[in-house]
Amino acid sequence: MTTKKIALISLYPSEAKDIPPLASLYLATALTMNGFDAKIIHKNTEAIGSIMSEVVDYNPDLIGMSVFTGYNNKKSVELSKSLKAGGYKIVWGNAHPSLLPEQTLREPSVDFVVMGEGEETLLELVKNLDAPGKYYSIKGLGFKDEKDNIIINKKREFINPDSYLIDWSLINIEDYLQPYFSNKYKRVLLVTTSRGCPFNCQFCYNLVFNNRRWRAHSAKKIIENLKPIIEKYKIDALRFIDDNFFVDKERAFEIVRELNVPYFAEARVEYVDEGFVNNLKETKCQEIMFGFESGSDRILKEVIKKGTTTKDTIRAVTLLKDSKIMVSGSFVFGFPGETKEEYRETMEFIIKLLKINNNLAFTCGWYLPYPGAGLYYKAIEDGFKPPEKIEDWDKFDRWLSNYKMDWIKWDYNLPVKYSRRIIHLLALAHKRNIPLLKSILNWRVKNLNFSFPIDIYIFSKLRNIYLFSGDKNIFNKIIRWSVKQAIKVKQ
Ligand code: B12
Ligand code: SF4
Repeated sequence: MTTKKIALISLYPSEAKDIPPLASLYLATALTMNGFDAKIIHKNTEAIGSIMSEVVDYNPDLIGMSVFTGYNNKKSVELSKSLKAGGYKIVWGNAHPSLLPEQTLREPSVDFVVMGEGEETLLELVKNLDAPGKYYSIKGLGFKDEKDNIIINKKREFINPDSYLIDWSLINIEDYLQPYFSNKYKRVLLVTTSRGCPFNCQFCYNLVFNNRRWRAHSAKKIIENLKPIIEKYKIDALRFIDDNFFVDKERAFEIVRELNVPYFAEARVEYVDEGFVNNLKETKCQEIMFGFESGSDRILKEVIKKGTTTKDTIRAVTLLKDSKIMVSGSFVFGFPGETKEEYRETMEFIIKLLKINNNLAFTCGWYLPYPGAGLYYKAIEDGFKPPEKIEDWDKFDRWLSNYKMDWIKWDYNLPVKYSRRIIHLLALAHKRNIPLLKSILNWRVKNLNFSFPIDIYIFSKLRNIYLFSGDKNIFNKIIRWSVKQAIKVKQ
């Protein structure tokens, strides 16, 4: 019997080429540990044309594709169709097919879906690939029977994370070391040490995908796994992208203490107290990111059930103020049931936070109705019509924010167009102390007035000048100096 070969494809947007394909790595590790051959194909969404020839050369028995909800849905369907035309068997995994297995299987080019964690379900599928009768007993699998009926099996129990630790030799790590913190660290690797999250945020995929169960590698195993590659590849910082790295704080701090490299991680605001801040400082934390989500306590409590309050956020931001740790936070607008006044409350809250701590950075986006999570049903009640075909979910792209939000009952067009720019400018105005910019933006937020946005355009252009690596470039230096004089910036 020849060894089965599995190609694992994941597509990334151009700006994310340095993020290692962690899902494919875990899956390839499980397959190779069990004697199968696996090839990771990690390609830019703009370069999917070249995948076909790579697949033909490899000639796999099965092709796995990793798909989220968002803009690569359409590209993934296109790719699936052309691969299918080549006669290959195709399985989709990751969040989107896990949340919408039936809709995914209605796409003729998809033969199987794996729901939830993939290691053991994929292994069983590969072992039984030539025995369709066995498909019915593979937990976590969805497939089509010989009459093309869609069969969705029971969910699989969560695996013990320590059974599968990434075999880093399956990728060229050098390709995934990226600069971070304005080039302060040049060889930064993204890693994950746990899965899921025990909280109940009603907009989050975790509710359905991880059933609110948090599972983690033990500190000992993850240290054993990461320490050798940190040394071998001279990695100078790590970014932990766990959904919730600090659920077990003792475990998290043991990991970062032992690995002893600067790091970035995400946390919840209520975790922050003096002891937590001291531990962050002592373990060389460079940046900590929070889901602030909203400046309205009603939204936090009644709508998204975040389990935190604006008071918790203010406390966290205050306690971290003198720590030299960069604090970033994300806000989400346009939750079903959110009023225009509550949107304004969030914008004003951002100003309040910046007055407390001017070393803050924000990301913000408009609510996306991820299939299955609690608020998805509220969005439907309020007018959202979920796409019926897998490829039509590509509109729901957080960065474009140009999708129709039928669940919002007020005119969101201008806020969608300008909120992100205003927030970034607010952060700049406070960080660089630009009184003119602060006053204009305060006025805009207070009155929710986005008309004649000439100031927004001009300052956004100037913001880019600030971000230039200008010190080395005499031309940029002159512009920066003139701008500072003109608007009286205090450093
Ligand atoms: C890193 C990351 C990215 C990176 C890289 C993603 C990549 N190529 O791996 C970038 C920046 C590109 C990215 C972009 C986006 N992301 Co993202 N991202 C993440 C993040 C933080 C980590 C992903 C990860 O590596 N996890 C660790 C691995 C081990 O877990 P896993 O991915 O779940 O994989 C397991 C299973 O899902 C399954 N599986 C996964 N793939 C496959 C494939 C097969 C064949 C099989 C059988 C099984 C299987 O098995 C794996 C092992 O058990 C997650 C949050 C999180 N902590 O998971 C969000 C997350 C996955 N992203 C999300 C989203 C929505 C996006 C965007 C669509 C955002 C947008 N623009 O709107 C884009 C889409 C990008 C794209 N190309 O499709 C959502 C997904 C929700 C959903 N309903 O789909 C998440 C969960 C964040 C969130 N909380 O909302 N993302
Ligand atoms: S705390 Fe974060 S990861 Fe956990 S459920 Fe809420 S949004 Fe999701």
